[in-house]
Amino acid sequence: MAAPTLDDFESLRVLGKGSYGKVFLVRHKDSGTEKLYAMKMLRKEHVLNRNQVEHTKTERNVLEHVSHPFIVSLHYAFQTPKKLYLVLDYCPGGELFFHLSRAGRFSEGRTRFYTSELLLALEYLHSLNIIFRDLKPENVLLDENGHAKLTDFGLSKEGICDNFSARTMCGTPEYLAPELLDSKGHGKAVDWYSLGALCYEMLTGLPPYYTQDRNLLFDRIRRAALQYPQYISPVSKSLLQGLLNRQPEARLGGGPGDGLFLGGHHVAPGSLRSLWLAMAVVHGPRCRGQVPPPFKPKVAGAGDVSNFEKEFVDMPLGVSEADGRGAGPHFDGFTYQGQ
Ligand code: ISQ
Repeated sequence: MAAPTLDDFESLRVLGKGSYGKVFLVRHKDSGTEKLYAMKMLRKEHVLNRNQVEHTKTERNVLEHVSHPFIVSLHYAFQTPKKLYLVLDYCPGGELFFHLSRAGRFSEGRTRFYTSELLLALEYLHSLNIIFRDLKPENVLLDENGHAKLTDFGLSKEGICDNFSARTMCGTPEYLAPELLDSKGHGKAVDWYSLGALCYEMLTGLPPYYTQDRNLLFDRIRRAALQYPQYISPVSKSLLQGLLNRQPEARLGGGPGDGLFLGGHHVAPGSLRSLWLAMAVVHGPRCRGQVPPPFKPKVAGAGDVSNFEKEFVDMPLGVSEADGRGAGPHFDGFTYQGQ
């Protein structure tokens, strides 16, 4: 089969945009099946300016090797002189964030469902020695049935810097584990912290320690007492306290064995037991992806983009090579064609 090229895909709509480039809803012209995908376009100039060349190559390799029901799959990858393209599963349910901002907050049951699916995705990545590092509601998409799918392996982050100190960090710090803020070195436990932060936001509508003042936010992540609204149940509270523990070794899921507690291997203490049992239901190998989602996104036909922000879907497509300055380097080995 010939290597995939931009000509193989017809762009239908814009699904997202950032300084990295854009994400398009595309149709594969020759598939005969009218298959739709999300095509992520990254400007080489952006990748170069941020010293992300090696990182981008690694991430593209990661995407090739991961295969999990709750992680977006890579189908094709190719490049033009100025841009890199990744063709991924299209998730018509949109970002979890889109639904959370409409709902305000989610019920405990709905939160538990997404948390459990993401837990499986993170455990799988950890089993391959991959740390996700950037779990936040924008990186969780919903498929047409309402299952969660993790996306964005650092390929399009607005703010990845090598140095995660308060002054140089350019991303959103709300979900970063305290050890990442201080460049102390980190392990898989950073993902359990972020899962806790995401779970907190689903239950309350705001991330932990939320404030618009960046310096205050850093300060709070490092040392403030976290407030739990009255409506948070004792079980949820103890789960959150476990996951948001500032000491990675003492954090739930941290320490030796990473995450094994979540597979029901550990006997969870006291009040957590019922939540673990509920999670184990989603977790059992026979149940993977088979627990019915608590919410089914409204999707009216294959090309429906109503779960994406209007500001993007109404944008002109503009997939030309004309914009931007000169050609960037060739990214060796970037091309990919899945089955
Ligand atoms: C899949 N479907 C919709 C939007 C997306 C954005 C980024 C990556 C994958 C996606």
